[in-house]
Amino acid sequence: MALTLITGGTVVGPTGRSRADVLLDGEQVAALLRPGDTSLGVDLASVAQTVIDATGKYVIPGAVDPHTHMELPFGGTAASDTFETGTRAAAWGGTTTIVDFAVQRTGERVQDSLAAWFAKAEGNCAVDYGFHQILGGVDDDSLKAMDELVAEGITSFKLFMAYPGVFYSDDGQILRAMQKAATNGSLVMMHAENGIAIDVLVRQALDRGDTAPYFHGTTRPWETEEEATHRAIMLARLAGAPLYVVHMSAKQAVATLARARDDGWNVFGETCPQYLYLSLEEQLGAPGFEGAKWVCSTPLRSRAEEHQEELWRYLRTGDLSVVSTDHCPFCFKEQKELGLGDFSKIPNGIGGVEHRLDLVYQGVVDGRISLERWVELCCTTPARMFGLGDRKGVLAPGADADVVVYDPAGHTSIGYPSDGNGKTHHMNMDHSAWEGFEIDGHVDVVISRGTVLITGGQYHGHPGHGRYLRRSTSAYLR
Ligand code: DUC
Ligand code: ZN
Ligand code: ZN
Ligand code: ZN
Repeated sequence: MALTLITGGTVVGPTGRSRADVLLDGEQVAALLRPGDTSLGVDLASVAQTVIDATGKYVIPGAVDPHTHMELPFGGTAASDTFETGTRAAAWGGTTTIVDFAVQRTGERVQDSLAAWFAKAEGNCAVDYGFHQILGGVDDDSLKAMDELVAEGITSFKLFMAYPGVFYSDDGQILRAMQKAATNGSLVMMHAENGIAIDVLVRQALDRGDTAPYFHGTTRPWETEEEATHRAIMLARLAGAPLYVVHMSAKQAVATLARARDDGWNVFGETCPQYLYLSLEEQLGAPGFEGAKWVCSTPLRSRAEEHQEELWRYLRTGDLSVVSTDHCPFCFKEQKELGLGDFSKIPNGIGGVEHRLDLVYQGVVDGRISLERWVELCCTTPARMFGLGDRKGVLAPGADADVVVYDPAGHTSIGYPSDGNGKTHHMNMDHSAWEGFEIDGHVDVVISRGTVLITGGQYHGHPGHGRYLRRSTSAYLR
């Protein structure tokens, strides 16, 4: 088996950091060794096939993005990254595992929709992948399917309180799915927005002639997120099930979640980089139709600094457990443009699978979170939350040899200058929601199951390297 030795770096995990050399044996981590350790009786640097000098750099587990939407069908189009292009971009950004959402469309059998997702991903992924299942409504068949899927390693199910007529489940359906989750150990992931109220506000805005992208944000105010979050928590409590609320953006919604957690309830929250940095006024309110680039749901918030301060605080306290990307890219030309003259027809989503590790690292640079918390939020907790903790999100003997060497002295310019020249990302998009962002730090080397995917600014991966991950139930169940 090929040996890889990563020398001279500072290994960072969720509970601390230390100077250590990391030995990879084939696809697994073999050992963490104190620098100069001679107890193995061999000079590892001379027997290892690959030696990576990480002096002055951080050595962390490959990052785990538990929320991506490759090829998501939405509003008559589909997310522009395939599993091939999207997982390659993930690799560039140090993400070596994604958990994507298989989508059940109305009238379709859950198992058929999942089979379609397996077919899209198989043989095409640059990094390892698992699936959550989106239930497009709940009935006797889908409840039965939940048990079958858990046995196949799909141990989490996303439900929508938004998008009536598309993905929406009503409260009774949600309660039934949660009751099922309470019995089979799966985790319900909730899109918590009151979609019935939102649809009224959207209709009223359009009737007033408020058709610009900006009004996507004003018609999904924080009250619709807080109310739905509160309702989801109460339904989960009624069912005796744990709950994971996705893409939280409103401080009021997280406060409600935090109160439930203070009361000892088993509920968890996730946020995304867009909610930590971007705002309704500045981005959605950009001149002309430009704001369409930032149309996503939940939306960017008004008076965003107030929300951002609180979201960072909740990332420190632990009331927010995970930062995912909700990667859901659409090109501006022909995709976002479907909503010219009617913001409600703009496909919802921001592409960001490549940038999460950098954007959250900026929180370390800015003194908002610790280095250890960065690793915990981007690597360790997402793996443990979604039943991958024995293999992913940790650097320990026996874990998968997924490693990122991160250079704190490096620099990353994110973006896609609007003149179209000098695209600096690898996602299949004709723009970037992150244009102009400058990061004090850089993903230097990326290793997936012992294979070097990124080094020296070059990509060495290939479609099909990534394998399907059969997931256990969440480590956070009780
Ligand atoms: N939100 C998005 O922004 N895109 C896809 C689905 C969702 O819930
Ligand atoms: Zn959602
Ligand atoms: Zn409430
Ligand atoms: Zn999503």
